[in-house]
Amino acid sequence: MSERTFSIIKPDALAAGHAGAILSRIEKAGFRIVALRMRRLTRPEAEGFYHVHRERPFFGGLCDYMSSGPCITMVLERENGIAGLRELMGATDPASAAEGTIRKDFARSIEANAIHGSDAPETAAFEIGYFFPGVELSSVR
Ligand code: FUP
Repeated sequence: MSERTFSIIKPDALAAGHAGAILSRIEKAGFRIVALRMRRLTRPEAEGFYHVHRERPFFGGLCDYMSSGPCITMVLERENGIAGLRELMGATDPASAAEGTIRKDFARSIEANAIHGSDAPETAAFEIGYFFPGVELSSVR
């Protein structure tokens, strides 16, 4: 079944000029771009997006980083889209990411790790609604 997920090409990847290469990998992996917008997150927007991590020691640095420059927010759709994008992204820490993954090839550190992808249907629903209110969670096709 076709499944929608939410993704961000993060500020480090955009600043380094990797946005096109990352989008190309996403499309080659069979994803359809449902919605896309470049924006610079405010710090409160970053805090709201990552609220599940608010008690974690890295939260402040993560929110500073995510609001440090423009990023590209997207809704993507594919068969098994949530798990499929996570596989394409690779592990959170690029040092542990598998060969050929986006994070292995483009991330600079565990914090500046090039790309975000929803980790479960509930998070995809929250994240799509957070950045693209009005975009349906599931495909109508
Ligand atoms: P992921 O789902 O792979 O993006 O990873 P998490 O949800 O565990 O973490 C969300 C973001 O927090 C990561 F993308 C980067 C940041 N983070 C850190 O900066 N330090 C850590 O130790 C763990 C995560």
